[in-house]
Amino acid sequence: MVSVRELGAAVALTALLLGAGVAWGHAFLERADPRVGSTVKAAPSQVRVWFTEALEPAFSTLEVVNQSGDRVDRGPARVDAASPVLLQVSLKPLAPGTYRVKWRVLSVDTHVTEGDFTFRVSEGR
Ligand SMILES: [Cu+2]
Repeated sequence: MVSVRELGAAVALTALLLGAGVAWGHAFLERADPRVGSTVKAAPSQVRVWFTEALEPAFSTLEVVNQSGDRVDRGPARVDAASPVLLQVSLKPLAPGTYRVKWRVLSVDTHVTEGDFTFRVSEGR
């Protein structure tokens, strides 16, 4: 006979697992090129971000700004036709400095997630 206490623990665990399953269903950043927090020697011509879920192209954006907050991307960002988890945007020529990539995406499960990261272009070539 299962006690009420054990049953309660089982229900709580199930709820936790279901909750975690839903949370993982959202689109979060998986990896990026340039990599999150990295320093690159050569200025990249584009930023590519891979997410954990397929994206809705019409509601998924990627912006890149310099330290003054000026846009340095040649938007709009595009979701890759062959890979719906990949969002990319091309860049203007970047001077050495730190750049912030801001993303806001709608995954196919209709949840919006957003975040940002930086990368740095170093002086040395
Ligand atoms: Cu979701």
